[in-house]
Amino acid sequence: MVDKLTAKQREAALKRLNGWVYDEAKDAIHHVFKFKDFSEAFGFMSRVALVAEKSGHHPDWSNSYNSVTITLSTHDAGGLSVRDVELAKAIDTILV
Ligand code: HBI
Repeated sequence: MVDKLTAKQREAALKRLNGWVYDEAKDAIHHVFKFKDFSEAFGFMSRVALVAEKSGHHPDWSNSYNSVTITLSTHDAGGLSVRDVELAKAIDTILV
């Protein structure tokens, strides 16, 4: 089990992420990623899927053509945890 982040921990973590937005109602972070076309978007999703499966933590996401919307929260904790921050960082790294 993992604890939800406190407001202070969340604010510090968000500063180190790239363009992730906090949604208070969901206690989650989200990011809309845009690509050249579907192939690029799906390639990105494949890479995220491998990281997610390896770490045992998974995104809530949707794809529409060249756009991928990713929402991260920890279902087991009922909100944002360090696991979401780690996955967000790994996703940011995929894009570098
Ligand atoms: N992914 N986002 C998210 N939140 C979880 O709580 C979660 C998960 N992936 C796997 C997972 N939990 C499992 O560890 C447990 O449900 C067993």
